[in-house]
Amino acid sequence: MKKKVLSAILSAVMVASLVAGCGEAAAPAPAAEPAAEPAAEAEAPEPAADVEEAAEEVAESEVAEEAAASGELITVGFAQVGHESDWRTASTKSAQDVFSEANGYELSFVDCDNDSAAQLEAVRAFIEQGVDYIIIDPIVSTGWDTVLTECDDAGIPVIVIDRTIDDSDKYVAWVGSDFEKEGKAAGEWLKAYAEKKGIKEINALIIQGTTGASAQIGRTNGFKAIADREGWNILDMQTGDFTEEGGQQVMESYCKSYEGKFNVVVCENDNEAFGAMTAMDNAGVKYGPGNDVVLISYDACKAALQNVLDGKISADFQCNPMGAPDVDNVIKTLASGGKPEASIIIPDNWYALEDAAVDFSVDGEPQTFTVVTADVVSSQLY
Ligand code: GYE
Repeated sequence: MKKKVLSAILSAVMVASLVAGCGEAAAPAPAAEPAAEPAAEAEAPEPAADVEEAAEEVAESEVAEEAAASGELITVGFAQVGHESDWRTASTKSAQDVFSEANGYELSFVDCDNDSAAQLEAVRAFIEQGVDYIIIDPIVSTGWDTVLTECDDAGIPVIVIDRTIDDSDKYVAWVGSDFEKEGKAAGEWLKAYAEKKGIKEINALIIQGTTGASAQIGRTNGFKAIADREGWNILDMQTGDFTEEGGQQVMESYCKSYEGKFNVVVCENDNEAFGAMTAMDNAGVKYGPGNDVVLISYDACKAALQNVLDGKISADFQCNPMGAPDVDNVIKTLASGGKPEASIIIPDNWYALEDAAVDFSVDGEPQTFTVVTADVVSSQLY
């Protein structure tokens, strides 16, 4: 109890110094009610850094406990993209595990079924509901400023997970992967692999993710930057919407239009790659290490790593779907009056069989491959 009062007072001081020192995007709403009462303390001078740090630590570790003890849960609304892929299923499960009642949360979860209008509606419903925090995984990267201004006006901090928002800065933090780096990694790997295998000419077909999603934009731009630099031929780019069905449809049409003309297929996620494999199987196209067509994928979910092991996918560039624990940290930092990092990048791994695990660099930074074995497949968490 004593600790609770101390942490509330220190939080109030920290909120006051934060509000005084930072822009509006960083100013958290007093979600866990700490700031309201002690007005005198709010005027107090900024505490020394070490005191502030210690107070932050105490306060952070207490937040969930206090909420649970007082029966007050932190309410969170999560506007999830949809359920289009294995990656998404893992992301949803991770969020539901982390934002559980046992962890001091009450989660309102909305599956937006890849519909941007539905996603904006979900966010507005969270504002109506008066949740403490809103988490958004933006289906597309633009069209956000109005609704984020509404969140801001309502004093509800927004945390962006996975895909980015590119036309507004009215959110507190973003947690996710570097999609452009993933695309560049695929391109730089292909260059090194082609050299090793004596592949002279690259004729690539790309099956893109959902148009306008930052994961699509980043992966396309990253790969294309290397392709343009190397003078590769990109025969076509069409969206498969990050789904298995979409990947299959696009690949069926590619197999007809570009029969015998392509030697690289890049799928911007694993589920599209599964669909593309079905289409190539049906069309009699041989792919994977040692065959005519190099097949590249992203996400590195368990089922896809099995395909790497089976010699079907040539290389898989990971995107880690377990961002929820980082979002949990952001919320705890905010709830205790601290200032979270504005951008938290989740590191990724690159996967291939031994023979394809060639050395390469991205922007001068040497990369390492995880060589896929049965153990690697079975220990993959999603
Ligand atoms: O690659 C794909 C999913 O936004 C990074 O969305 C995510 C992507 C992921 O549907 O599988």
